[in-house]
Amino acid sequence: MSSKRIVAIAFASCVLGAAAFVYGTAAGGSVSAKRAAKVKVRLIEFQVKPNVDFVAEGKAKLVVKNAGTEKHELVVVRGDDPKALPTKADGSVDEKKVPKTDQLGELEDIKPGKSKTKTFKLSAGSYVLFCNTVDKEKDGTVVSHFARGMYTVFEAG
Ligand SMILES: [Cu+2]
Repeated sequence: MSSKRIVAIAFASCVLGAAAFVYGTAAGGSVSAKRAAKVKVRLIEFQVKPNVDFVAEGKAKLVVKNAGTEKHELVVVRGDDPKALPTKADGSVDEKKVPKTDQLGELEDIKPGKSKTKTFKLSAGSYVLFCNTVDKEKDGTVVSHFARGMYTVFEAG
């Protein structure tokens, strides 16, 4: 076997290993992992309303329903004070200024009446759940959902 071929095989098995790892993670982790806690979150103008405000640390499956009349989203960041988050001039959270390690993820573009689901891995601590949608009305008015109070604090522990 040529050394070139050995390298090719090693590379291929490496890619397969990585793919299996990614698949395992996307599918909900290892077999030994605990079942994710389910949290229902309702979004309305302009509130984020989870059915519980505390879960055990570990996986939490957020089922987010837009029960309002406008498009919303749900962003999860580590933190205990929504007002301490960095904001832009329009009043929305400047997500780029939130440290990467504090960014847990988000569910974007949830249309009225629709739901989206995502599982987050929450270590013990506080999290801010918020909508960072900014509407630009025809008359030029800018409405930041976050600035209107569309956030809540959620705990894991
Ligand atoms: Cu919103």
